[in-house]
Amino acid sequence: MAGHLSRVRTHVSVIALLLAALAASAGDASSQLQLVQQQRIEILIQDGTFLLEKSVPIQVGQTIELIVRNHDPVRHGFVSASLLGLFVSGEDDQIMTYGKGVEGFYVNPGKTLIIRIEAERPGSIPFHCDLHRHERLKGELYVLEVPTA
Ligand SMILES: [Cu+2]
Repeated sequence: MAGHLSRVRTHVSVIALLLAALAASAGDASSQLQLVQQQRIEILIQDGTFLLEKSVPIQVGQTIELIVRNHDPVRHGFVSASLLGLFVSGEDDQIMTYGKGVEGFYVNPGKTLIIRIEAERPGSIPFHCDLHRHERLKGELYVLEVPTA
């Protein structure tokens, strides 16, 4: 009688442990999802100016997704020598390009360009428009070193 009772208790505790494990993994999944969303940076080009609409700290080893929207009636460039040597991809509604050795992109009037960069090293990524030499058509992104636990 007593032996049967203790076996029941053992089953209950195993189930409780399983539930705890499930809860822990669900928590991990949601924090990873948050991390993926945090790498997006949105840049608006308007009135001949690069405007940082939404930015987050970029950490080494992450993929940065840059959304560049051109609200001007003219074509602008998004150029950075820091892109050379990095694996870069860029796409708009018509073209997708990727690889190393890409220095920049052109964004046509009213178009949106999505640029993805693998942040391999800490440091800054200064960018500018090579079609118009204007102070406001410049910007800089910073890649931070992640303290490893
Ligand atoms: Cu321009």
